[in-house]
Amino acid sequence: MNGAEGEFHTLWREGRTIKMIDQRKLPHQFTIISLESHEKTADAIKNMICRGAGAIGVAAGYGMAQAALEAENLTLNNFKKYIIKASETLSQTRPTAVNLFHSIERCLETAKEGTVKKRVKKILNESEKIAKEDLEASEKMGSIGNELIKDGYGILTHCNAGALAFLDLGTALSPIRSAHKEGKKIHVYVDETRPRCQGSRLTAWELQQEGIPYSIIVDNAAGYYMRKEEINMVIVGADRITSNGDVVNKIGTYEKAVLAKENEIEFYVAAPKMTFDLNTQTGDEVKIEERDIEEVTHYTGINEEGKISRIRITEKNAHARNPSFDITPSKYVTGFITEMGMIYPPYKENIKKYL
Ligand code: RUB
Repeated sequence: MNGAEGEFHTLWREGRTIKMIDQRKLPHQFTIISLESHEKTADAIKNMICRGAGAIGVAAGYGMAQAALEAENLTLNNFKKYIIKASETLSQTRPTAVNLFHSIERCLETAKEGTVKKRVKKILNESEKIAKEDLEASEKMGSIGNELIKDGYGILTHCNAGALAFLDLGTALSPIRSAHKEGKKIHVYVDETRPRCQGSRLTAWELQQEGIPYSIIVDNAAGYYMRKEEINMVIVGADRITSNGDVVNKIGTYEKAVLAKENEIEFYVAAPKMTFDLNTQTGDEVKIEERDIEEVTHYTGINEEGKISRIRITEKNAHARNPSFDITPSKYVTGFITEMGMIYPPYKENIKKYL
């Protein structure tokens, strides 16, 4: 991404170290964090230093590359044990985005044969391949999705499915970037996306950097703007798409999809091949991450002294629940924007044809 701080990818690998933008601190501070071991990378995924399905997938691949380098002087048997253990550590970070599991699986699969040296090389190559595919997919989704955007459109997006959630450009934000670049006059409605505010903190930050017109709206304002016909289409990303076309994405996506249907507004999901999970039949089979309720009871922002600080907004012992994702049944999805082209219903047949 291109901004005041220069040109950056969300994350990258330098030898045994992974560097990534610390997304917990944006938009208040732009910091790059260095992670010197695969365990530290696993913690960074868990604690959402980097987040978003695509970025999580690339980070997991690089985490496997770190593990391979850490074990490069071990005997073959010990190398195998080390790699399996690392794959388990990385798998136990976040349960919903399937990209994480696909990346780990690809790295394990590629390293099934050969000497330790060969296996290390194969894992390094595979993790770079995952990163390269991520970049290429975002470019293609940008040009394919741009075809759907008309001049003058108001576009709603939820959470952050932008450059920060991918390596660059993003999924849902990539067509928006392309449309803006082409000179189309668009306006992006950015759902705040409580509780972690990936919309108001991250998506708005990305759009601001690139001068794309936007307004942050609270999560319950979308219906209001849809009825006023200020929102003409919705584009979101996804953490997992099951073989029947159900979409698992940030909590609140389902509501937006239902509202869009009621208001006869097209609802698109932009996602690469890596986000489709053909081994899972419906969204109801997917494990939904439940996070700490302090994400609901507390708020983080910047105080008058310019320091990032956290405040409680509820009673001290307030009860809360915090599911991180929800399931949007496929009947609400107008189409999937993928790097292979658009996928339209009937999804059960068509998703299989594309993948
Ligand atoms: C992120 C989220 C994003 C998808 C899409 O949730 O729900 O919409 O991951 O990402 P979180 P991508 O912030 O909890 O990780 O577009 O990169 O596939």
